[in-house]
Amino acid sequence: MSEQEMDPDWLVFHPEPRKPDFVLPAGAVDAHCHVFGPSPEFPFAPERKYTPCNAGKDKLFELRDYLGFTRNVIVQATCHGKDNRALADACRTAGDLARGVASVGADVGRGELVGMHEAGVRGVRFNFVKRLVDATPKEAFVEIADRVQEFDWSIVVYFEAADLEELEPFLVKLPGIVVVDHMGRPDVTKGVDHPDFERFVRLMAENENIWTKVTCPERLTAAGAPYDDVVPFCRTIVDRFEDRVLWGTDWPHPNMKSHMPDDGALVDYIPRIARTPRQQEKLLVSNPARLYWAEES
Ligand code: 0GY
Repeated sequence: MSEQEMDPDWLVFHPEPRKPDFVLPAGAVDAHCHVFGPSPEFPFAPERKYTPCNAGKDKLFELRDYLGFTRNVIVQATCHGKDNRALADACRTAGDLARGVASVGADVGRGELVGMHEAGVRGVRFNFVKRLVDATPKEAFVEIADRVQEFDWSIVVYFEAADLEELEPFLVKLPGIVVVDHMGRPDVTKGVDHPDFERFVRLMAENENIWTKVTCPERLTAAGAPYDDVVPFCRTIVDRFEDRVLWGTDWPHPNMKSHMPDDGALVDYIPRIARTPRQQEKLLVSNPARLYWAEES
């Protein structure tokens, strides 16, 4: 199978991230990262909205070790659609050192779910970001959510802040633990006191099954590195909901067009948003362990 050519305006992941100054606690999990292909082995989906660079499992595991993480949670990226083979293969290779979050349709076979569970998949992702996917009817998501309860999988949701009001009635009815990617993508130029972010904070306050990833300052920033403008948003969430937060690199950083973050610098961002050893331990170790390695406890 031949290689699929990446989009011309795409940036490739940082070739030589620096060694972080922040020493990650033992057992730290990079709880939001992806694998792309490599496309000769795992072709990108025909319905994809972008064609990324190849960024396979070997590179991901190299980065994990280099930065000082112990484990990964690999999240299915939209460029692979509902074909979770690259994800499952990476999880199988890593064994206990990785878990996966897959994308499936309501018509997914039970045997397929069992196979994915055995590979290490522990969640499904529902994507509402219009530039990334064609819309899926909410009824289909409800059906998927019901079907994965048998496996105790959690649900990851990805949406933009402007869509929260419309999505809220659907989100609050989802069963099990629901993890919102990147704090629901706040518009950081509006400030933490803006009603949009207050709505998100309220959503978390009123629903104890809703968690979030305090991730992607490089995506949310308007000011650029070192992402000072995103810090107050992450701090607000970590300070209030320390038992329901996760952190991840987002390597290999899909759709970054203006700049590519240095993954070492991203790790050094962690102590700015989780300011005590207790918060850091929860964010990086015990929260992801509880959610994705539940059988250990
Ligand atoms: C992320 C963010 C993005 C892409 C995807 O699945 C994806 O394609 O998640 C994005 O473009 O904002 O979390 O990786």
